[in-house]
Amino acid sequence: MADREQYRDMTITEDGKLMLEKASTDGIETVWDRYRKQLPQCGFCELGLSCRNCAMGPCRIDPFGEGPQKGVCGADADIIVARNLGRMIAAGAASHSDHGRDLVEVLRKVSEGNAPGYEIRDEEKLKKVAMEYGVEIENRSVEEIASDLAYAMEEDYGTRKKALTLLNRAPEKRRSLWEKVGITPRGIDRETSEMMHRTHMGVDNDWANLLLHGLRNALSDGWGGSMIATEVSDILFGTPKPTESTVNLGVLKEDEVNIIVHGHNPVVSEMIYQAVNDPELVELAKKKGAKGINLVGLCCTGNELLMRRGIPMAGNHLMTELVIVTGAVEMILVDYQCIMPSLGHIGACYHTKMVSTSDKAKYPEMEHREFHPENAKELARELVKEAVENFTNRNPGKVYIPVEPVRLTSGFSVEAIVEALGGSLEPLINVIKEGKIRGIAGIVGCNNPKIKHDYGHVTLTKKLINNDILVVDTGCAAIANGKAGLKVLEAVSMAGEGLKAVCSALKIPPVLHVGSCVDNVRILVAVAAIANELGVDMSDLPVAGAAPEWYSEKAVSIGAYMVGSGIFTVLGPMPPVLGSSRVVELLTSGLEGVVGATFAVEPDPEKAASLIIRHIERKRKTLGLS
Ligand code: SF4
Ligand code: MSK
Repeated sequence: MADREQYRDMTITEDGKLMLEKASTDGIETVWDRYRKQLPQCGFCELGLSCRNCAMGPCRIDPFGEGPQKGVCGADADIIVARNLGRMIAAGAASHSDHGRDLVEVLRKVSEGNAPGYEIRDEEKLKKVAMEYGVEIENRSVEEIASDLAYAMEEDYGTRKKALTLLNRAPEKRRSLWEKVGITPRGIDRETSEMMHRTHMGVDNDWANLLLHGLRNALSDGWGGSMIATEVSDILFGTPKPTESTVNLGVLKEDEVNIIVHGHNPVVSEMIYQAVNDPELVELAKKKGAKGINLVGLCCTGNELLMRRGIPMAGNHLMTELVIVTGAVEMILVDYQCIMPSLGHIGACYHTKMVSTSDKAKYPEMEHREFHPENAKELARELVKEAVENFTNRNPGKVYIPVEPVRLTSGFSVEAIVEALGGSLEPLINVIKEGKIRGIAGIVGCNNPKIKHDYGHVTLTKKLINNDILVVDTGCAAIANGKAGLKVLEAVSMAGEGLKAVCSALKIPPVLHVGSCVDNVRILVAVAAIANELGVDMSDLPVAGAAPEWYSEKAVSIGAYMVGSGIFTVLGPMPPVLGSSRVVELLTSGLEGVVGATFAVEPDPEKAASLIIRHIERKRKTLGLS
């Protein structure tokens, strides 16, 4: 267990530090403790130089040139590094895209009348997206349109198409470039499946060819699976609008039943949201001695509810164990992705009931209660009732809610940003042209115990807004910035003069929360729309991306689809590629000549900010802007 001194180096957050102390007192092992026990981590794996793709291995390449330079099959360092990276992209793309598929399934069931409790909340968006898919909307019921749209989206997953439908949102120049390079994504599942095929022993042994397919695979996520996930979530649950809420562990309430939803897919959490507002259950909570039922979120399921319903947010990835340590949580319901397998055990050390809900995601020491569109409404009510009944098992002596919550504004979908701008993107383009806003940066991704918790996100964001760069953020980065007080109007005091003037006039914060991990596609859509408006390619714009504390394979896919779409992207932690100088060279400079953008790796957020500022100024100059 860590000692008090060490907490300072683990996180910049007050609630994190205080809960780490309590975890230590309570004898709870955390992700930081386990990370330390793993040190030193395997050097071959860190460099991407180990392979276990077949039973002739496992193999590794000696980076010092003295030991083996080829695996048993003859694969060299370049091939092994490229194959490993390709498989990371495939896993990330599969995760986002399977999440999207689950939503399409709910859409289909709603159209058939087989999903009680779910409905089409945004008919306008349903019709808009349906038209993009060539679905007839005139004189047809919402159900008929939804049914045809679900079918058309399912076709995007398969092999019947030459190109994904939503690629049409990208500028013509970008689509031609993808076609020329041969990376136009055809089917969402097809590209992932092909990546697994290519990386099997004895298939694609040209490292550069493999990496190009990696871009195509990632584009099938960004312009396919993730984009479908975001659009269908908006159709079913409503397109987000600016909404006020609060963030950090202070959102838990000592005198209420606390229920937490964690994971990524809003299908379960939206039903829980309905159930906690059921007057009968609220009455039951009062009978049990609580003042009410308090629903809060974690990670991206939390982001989905925060964006649409203003539900408070307890924390991001590295806070998910510590929230249980408060001793104030009656139930945590998880769906999938980024849910540490340690959570069930920690829940068992307190009175917290831990419940898994997806047939594809079971966890140790959690009770499995499977949700389907058909039973979701009923099961949600049942589980909220059980959470309420669990309130009497809470041990007040173990409860510790360490801080007061921080205010934030969320809900900046592209539609909401356009509305805030008065109906079009033109005012934003104008202030970029005038130089009041120098450019836009998307700060996205996770936490990673290798980086001081939230330090990367917050330091980078502060430096960028101070240099008049508008920040849009998602996922765990967005939660970090919310906790740091960067998502309220008052945060303009930290912005440069130009950005401050624009945000004050529009009454928006300098850091706009655009959603969850899949909602990174809102950044793609906005950048594509600006490029279309100006008649340029996405890579011509003063725009950049960053994932300062990424850990997940999904983040690798996101980074690759950003770069594949022409957006320069800076990573904090080093991906496992240093074992091949050729792969590193292609990713950090060679891709400029292929897709007009590259990766950079810079763990120091101050230096990462300098890279982004330099990039944005270079793009402005090329566009002839001041
Ligand atoms: Fe070794 Fe080649 Fe098999 Fe990988 S694919 S484990 S390098 S033999
Ligand atoms: S939850 S993928 S830790 S952002 Fe989307 Fe956070 Fe990264 Fe998971």
